[in-house]
Amino acid sequence: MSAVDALQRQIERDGFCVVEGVIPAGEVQAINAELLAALESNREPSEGELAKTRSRGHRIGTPGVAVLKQAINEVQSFAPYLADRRVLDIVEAFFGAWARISCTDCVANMPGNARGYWHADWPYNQTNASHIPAPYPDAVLHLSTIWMLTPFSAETGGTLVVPGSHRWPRNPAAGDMPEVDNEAVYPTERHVEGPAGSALVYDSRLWHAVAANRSDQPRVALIVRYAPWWLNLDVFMPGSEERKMIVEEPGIFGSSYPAVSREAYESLADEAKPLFRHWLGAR
Ligand SMILES: O=C(O)CCC(=O)C(=O)O
Repeated sequence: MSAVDALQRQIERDGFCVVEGVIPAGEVQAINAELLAALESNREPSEGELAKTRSRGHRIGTPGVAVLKQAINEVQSFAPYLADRRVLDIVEAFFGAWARISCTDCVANMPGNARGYWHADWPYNQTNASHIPAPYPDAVLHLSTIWMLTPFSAETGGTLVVPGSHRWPRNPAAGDMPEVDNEAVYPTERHVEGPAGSALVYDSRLWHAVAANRSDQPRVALIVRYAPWWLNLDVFMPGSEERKMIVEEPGIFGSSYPAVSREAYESLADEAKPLFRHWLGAR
């Protein structure tokens, strides 16, 4: 069995896999420093972060986690790795060619950050205005990745996951599973661990949560999601008619990802450009 077949089987069985060494050890520290500097000068005020932790009674953010939205607009040095064959071959094994990236947020979990809530990612998170209503079909429609820019362990707050939960037809994000407290320890939970430079790749249905960082250094990661070309992402685009109709006019929370600026796009490595071309903005 080829390496990519083995990783695909692992995702099918457990809901996730870890690909180590995608960003070389000699590069990852510099990328981390660049992202942390960009995060420091672009991050939203902490009041804003706290206010955004709940929407209509649903938990959607995590106190103590700083976010730089669509980091590719500020930093492009990590882009070639997003197109690394070790990751893209997995994505293409599920979706075929012409996958698209839907998000490149950078998160820094500060020492002592709160634990997050159990959720699946878009389009399965029922707190998001646009979602596939549960029970959703048993098919892989979106792949999420979390790129470890600092080491992930139980101590540093390696992502919490419930192995196998990607095959379940619902998730407890919206508090609509009375048998599951979405803020509590789940009996079969485990931390994802790996050295800096690794990519956690998971079926977006997998139940996961932000873990508390009990170390004295920020735990930094890039959240990158890969969609097949046929999955409609327009609802994420600020100003799109679909976003106005589905998110803004009803006044429901809905994730958004700014367009990739032309300047950032032009400085991307050639192999990364096809992953972002669909999200190219005017400026
Ligand atoms: O940063 C983490 O460990 C988890 C992030 C997360 O929950 C998400 O991207 O949906």
